[in-house]
Amino acid sequence: METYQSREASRGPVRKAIRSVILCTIMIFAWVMKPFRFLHGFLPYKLRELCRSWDSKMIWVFVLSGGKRVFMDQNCTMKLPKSYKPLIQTRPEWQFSEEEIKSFYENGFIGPITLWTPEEMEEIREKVTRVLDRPSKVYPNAENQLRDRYIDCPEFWEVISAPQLKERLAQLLGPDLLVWRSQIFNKMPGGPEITWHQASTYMAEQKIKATLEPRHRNELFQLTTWIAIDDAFFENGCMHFLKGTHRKMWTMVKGGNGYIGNPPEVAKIIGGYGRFAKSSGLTLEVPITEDMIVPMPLKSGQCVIFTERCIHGSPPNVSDKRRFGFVFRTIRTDVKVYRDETKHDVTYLNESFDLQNWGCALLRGEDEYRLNKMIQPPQYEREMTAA
Ligand SMILES: O=C(O)CCC(=O)C(=O)O
Ligand SMILES: [Fe+2]
Repeated sequence: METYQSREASRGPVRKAIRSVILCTIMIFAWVMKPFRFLHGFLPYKLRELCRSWDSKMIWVFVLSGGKRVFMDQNCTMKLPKSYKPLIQTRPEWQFSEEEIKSFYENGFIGPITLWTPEEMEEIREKVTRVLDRPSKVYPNAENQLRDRYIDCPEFWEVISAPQLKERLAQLLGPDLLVWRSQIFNKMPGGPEITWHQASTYMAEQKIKATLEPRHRNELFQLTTWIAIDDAFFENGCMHFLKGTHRKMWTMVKGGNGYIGNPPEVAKIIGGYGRFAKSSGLTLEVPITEDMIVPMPLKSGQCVIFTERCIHGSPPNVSDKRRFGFVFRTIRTDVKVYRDETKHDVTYLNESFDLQNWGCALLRGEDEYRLNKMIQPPQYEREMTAA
């Protein structure tokens, strides 16, 4: 006798096929509509954003694979600058050489960079750890209480705005800088890996709409800074990069070996038992070889600066030590963030962030473009002195 489950199982592939046909038809329609910008305003929201954010290559990769292949983020390439001269001049001890900037463009990251001494870190570590006990004033109702704490915690703003850090970011990105995102990555003992990923305009958060809208997508317009609050080493899951992968955006395919890019022989090299293991049934289409993998162990007080387009991830924490990393993301002032959104949905996290208290903070220079909602960086409350 036919059971409910067997009926459902046999219906599964048919439903999936119908879904793919519908999705591909929508994509083709979006491709046809793309050039007719004056008509986009009449389209429903999702279709309008799809026409704006998905380029022809993204659409046709999806359609020709029957919905099985998809770009990891909005398609772009990395244009090399005309010169590797630092974009600002600063104190000699903070100044990058042209060689260092060239290697940043070749690899996609630069580090380790030492920002604070172990003694200075003791105080910083204690201060930022205390923040973990304070609920977020930025997204009080969100499950993720670790996002964007640069907005309500002077402890983090103090770290971010340290001159030895922002003067380095300015050499790569230019003199006028905003912070638009931050995240605490506090990987406790037993904490899982973060699978290989890359991002360009963080379109993957909503799939159809780019979160960041730069004037020229192929230029460098955003940098991520990963700061080691604790020592980060292999066993507690330090950052790893796939050098050189930032020059283009890569695709993922449904199914495959189930590993996010690491064939078992590579998994063995970087850890032995399938680190960066399974993701959501998608396999990253990057031919990973041993020589591409760069582990980035950091001492507390060091950081690595990277373009989020360089594929990165981190293994699980198999040690008994916490791995507290603090990350913030910097843009040039000519980049628009969260256009027309009052709440930002992150579909893969099934989470929605009310943007009422969100804003960019000016890190350095001037904001002549004024494209974004701004906040004043948080300050420590003055201790009341007795009169
Ligand atoms: O902390 C990690 O392991 C991952 C961090 C990351 O992906 C990022 O900062 O973009
Ligand atoms: Fe990342």
